[in-house]
Amino acid sequence: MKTSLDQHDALLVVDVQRDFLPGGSLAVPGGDAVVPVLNRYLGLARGRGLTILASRDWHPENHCSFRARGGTWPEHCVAGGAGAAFAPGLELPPDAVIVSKATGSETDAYSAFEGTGLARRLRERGVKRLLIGGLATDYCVLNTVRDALKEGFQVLLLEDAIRAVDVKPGDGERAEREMREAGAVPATLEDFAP
Ligand code: VGL
Ligand code: ZN
Repeated sequence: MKTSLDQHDALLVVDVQRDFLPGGSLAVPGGDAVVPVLNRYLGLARGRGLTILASRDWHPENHCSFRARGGTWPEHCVAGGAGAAFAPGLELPPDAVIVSKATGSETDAYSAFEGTGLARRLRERGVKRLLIGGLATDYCVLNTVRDALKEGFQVLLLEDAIRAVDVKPGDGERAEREMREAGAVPATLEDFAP
């Protein structure tokens, strides 16, 4: 049985930004591989007139998550910089809703729902179910999926369009298991009617 999509569905592309691709400052192994797959999902979503959203990590230069400030990560996704740009070749439509997160210097946010008003914006559009893919499985995808479910949205987790940082081996697999146990339904391109 193929899953059909309707106007209560939206596609959320999480943090597919240059710094998270191979060659970027916080490269996710194989991160570039999600781009062509997400483009297929973007094509499906456009064809059905779905709302398309793209979140982005959008940090000030002195962000608290950066090592220079005692944080965990190398400098990445500085607002307006080259590394914060969406991945080259990612075919976001001009009317995609851009969700910028962790924009203040003193707070980090892995979830696209944190401090962005995203839940309200989705409800205003009548969205009930989110198709979620992007980077990274074990950080921003995980936290976004957790919050989506907590906020009462159904989640289709696009398993062919996510990749993990895997700081510890197995982090990505553990994150996927946690998301499924929390109620996210795994899906791949073959599950959708063309
Ligand atoms: C992310 C680490 C730091 C992510 C963002 O988008 O998964 N990971 N900031
Ligand atoms: Zn970040």
